[in-house]
Amino acid sequence: MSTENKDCVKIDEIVTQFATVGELVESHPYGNGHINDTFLVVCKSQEGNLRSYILQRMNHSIFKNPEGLMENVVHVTEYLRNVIAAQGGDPDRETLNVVRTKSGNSFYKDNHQNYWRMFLYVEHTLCLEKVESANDFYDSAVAFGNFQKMLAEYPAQQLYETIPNFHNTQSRFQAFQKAVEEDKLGRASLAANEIDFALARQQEVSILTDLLQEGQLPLRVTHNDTKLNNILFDADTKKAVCIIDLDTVMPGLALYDFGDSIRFGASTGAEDETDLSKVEVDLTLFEAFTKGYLEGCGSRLTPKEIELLPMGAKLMTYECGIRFLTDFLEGDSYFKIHREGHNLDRARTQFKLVADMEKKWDILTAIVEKYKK
Ligand code: ADP
Ligand code: GN1
Ligand code: MG
Repeated sequence: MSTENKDCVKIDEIVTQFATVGELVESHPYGNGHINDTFLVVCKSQEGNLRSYILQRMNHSIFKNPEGLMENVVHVTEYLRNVIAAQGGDPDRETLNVVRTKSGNSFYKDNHQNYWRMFLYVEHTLCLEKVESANDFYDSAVAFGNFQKMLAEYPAQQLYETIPNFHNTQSRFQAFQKAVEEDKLGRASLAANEIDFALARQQEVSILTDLLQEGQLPLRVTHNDTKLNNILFDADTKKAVCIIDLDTVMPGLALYDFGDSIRFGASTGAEDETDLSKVEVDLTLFEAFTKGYLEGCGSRLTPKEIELLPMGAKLMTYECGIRFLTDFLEGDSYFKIHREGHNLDRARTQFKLVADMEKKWDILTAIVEKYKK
């Protein structure tokens, strides 16, 4: 079966470029990522065995240097394979595995300037869009903490910065201010309350970057996009198996990884919930993640990092809110949207969470205090 996507790219022609086990038998769009175009493809070997793959068209308007990005992914996954094997794990399952093209490249560039890459599909796993139990979330926290621990000795200077200033909340704020001032599409009046909410917190946007510059927080190799659907769980045991979406693995702060997981996973509502009464920070989930992340990092976090975990959660949530809002004001060119006002809805949930974190600040701090060694 051949699949044509929205730009009339023939998936079967793309698949033949890669060193798969055999002929394509099936393909369809897959997953809920906001950035890349993802397809599940199934191929059949001459002996009749089926093998599934993830095929992705990389978003190269966001990732300006797909070659550099894929170099990172290849180096990081090869490094992780060795660490996982040394720990007695299964490297074919516990990290992404790049499937090369028939000519040995890590990506294929088609005639329409699209960049394609392929990974082994990690079989018998599932991806959660919402936390189903505190235990799953705890497990994801251990896995993200452990991910960072596994990369602790990775030569960070060799990593290409795929999106400069990705979690620099101050520069995100400047981009947001510019979008408000320009108001190109006349949408600012639709988001007046949200804009006021974001502007009122300007004082806080540089807290983490200042501490980093002052040497009070260590730069580490971090994932930077630790939302729950960037981790695969075993379909039977529900144990976290594999961290995926390695496009933003770059030098960063542990607080970015902690914070981004909390903003998505510890919310009682979906990222795009329109009924804001359903959106708040679930304290049980916050606690489960805090416990798991500290365990996963294996005592590597400094007292200052631990103290700032609630601030990491708040600032990552705020930052994501202003990113959604900026994209709404600029015409929805960054995050994929599925309905009118989708990015504004997303910004609203993030700001609702920020307000709730502010309300529950003393409890969040006390939870962190409880798990500090
Ligand atoms: P995006 O950058 O757009 O978020 P992802 O790399 O996160 O793209 O992939 C989108 C979705 O595809 C994931 O949330 C997951 O459901 C699925 N996925 C990606 N890679 C794999 C893989 N190797 N095995 C199984 N599922 C995968
Ligand atoms: C994007 O790629 P995906 O869907 O896992 C975004 C994250 C945001 C997230 C919000 C490269 O993540 O930074 O936090 O959407 N990724 C990029 O859901 O911008
Ligand atoms: Mg993703």
